[in-house]
Amino acid sequence: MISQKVIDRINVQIEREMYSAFLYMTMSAEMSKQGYTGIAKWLMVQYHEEMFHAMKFYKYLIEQGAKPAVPAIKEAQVKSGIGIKELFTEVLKHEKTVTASIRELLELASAEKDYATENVVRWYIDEQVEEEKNAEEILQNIELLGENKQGLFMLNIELGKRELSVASNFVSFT
Ligand code: OFO
Repeated sequence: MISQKVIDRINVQIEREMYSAFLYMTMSAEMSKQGYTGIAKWLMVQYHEEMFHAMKFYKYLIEQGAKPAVPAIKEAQVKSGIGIKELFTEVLKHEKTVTASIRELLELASAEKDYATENVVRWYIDEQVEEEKNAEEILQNIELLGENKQGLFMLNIELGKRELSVASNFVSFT
């Protein structure tokens, strides 16, 4: 049986995942404005990934007979005119905070001997390894390219090839 403490903490995590989604959407809008359409697409795919993360927890609470809270999301801010190196530094920094938050949730589930929640949260632990790795790799590429405009142009095209790998239809999550 899932405890109220765990339900409340999962609701907090739903809010954090949705905030991540809106942060990446805001970043995507900024990149579109700057003409980095490939990076904007990469970030919009990330928006969907984050909504999936939120909805996966939402679905889990429904399955557990709990009622998920629908959170108010605070406005995500991205500096106007931000450079791509700074932007992906922000992405990596943000993902590290999400990793810490997921670990905290795992520790709670473990302390509560809530093995079902532990299993679900472990999926997110793996996912965070991937999320940090993606941001780190892009950042490394940006650093390698430096002021190489042609290289940055190609990187923008490359990142625009990212496709959605998760289910974005949440109607079945009911
Ligand atoms: Fe949900 O992983 Fe990023 O924030």
